Amino acid sequence: MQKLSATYGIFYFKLFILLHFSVGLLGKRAGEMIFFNFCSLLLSLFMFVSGGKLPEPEVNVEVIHKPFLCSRKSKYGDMLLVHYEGFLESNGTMFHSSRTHGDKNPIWFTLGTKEVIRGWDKGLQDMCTGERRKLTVPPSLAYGKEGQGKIPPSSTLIFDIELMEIRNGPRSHESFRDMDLNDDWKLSKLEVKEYLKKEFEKHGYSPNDTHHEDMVEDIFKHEDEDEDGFISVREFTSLHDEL
Ligand SMILES: [Ca+2]
Ligand SMILES: [Ca+2]
Repeated sequence: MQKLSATYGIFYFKLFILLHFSVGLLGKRAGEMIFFNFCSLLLSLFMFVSGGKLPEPEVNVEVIHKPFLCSRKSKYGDMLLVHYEGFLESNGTMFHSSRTHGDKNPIWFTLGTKEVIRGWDKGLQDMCTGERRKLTVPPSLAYGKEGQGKIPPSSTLIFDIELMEIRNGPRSHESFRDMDLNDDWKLSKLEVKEYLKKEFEKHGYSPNDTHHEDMVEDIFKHEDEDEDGFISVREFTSLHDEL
């Protein structure tokens, strides 16, 4: 697990970036959502006119191993650490293995945020730590008609995925509860500063009060939408509305 701390550190920097630029992101996501709604409208119109049903692409999920004990199941917004092997369904060729390729480390990603292919976002929910699944992912939920790198166009992919660890995502209710030291369901500047300090120390950075205060000011500028001096649960989790 030690080797992963660097990756996790990067994740926290991503969190800061997310916090810093959330206003910009929100704008972009709102745009995406409008576009998405427009597409749904077109689709319903099409189905109304044609009277037919478009087949919803599905991921086939097969549980290979389920641990006896399962205290927590993966859900949208969680950070998952997985080892995986990916194969082409057409001829069984393995195109990637996190155990033998690259730095041989498992990978972290946030579930349900399109950080990975849609087939993973759909097929890795409600999963226990230690569980292994085989996913069969149609091209429309993977790399589509174009393909990518070693993956030819229109490929159905098979993944053997083992879930190693689940952590609270940057915008989860659990993260909020961790940061809310006095349990009043809002984050004060002091609580956010304490959180930053702890996270920086955890990843081996020396505490720097002035730097943290600047960051807190910056975070509040973007996150405290109603400017009451606190970040509410709604303000904190608002980026996850589309989940
Ligand atoms: Ca509080
Ligand atoms: Ca507020």
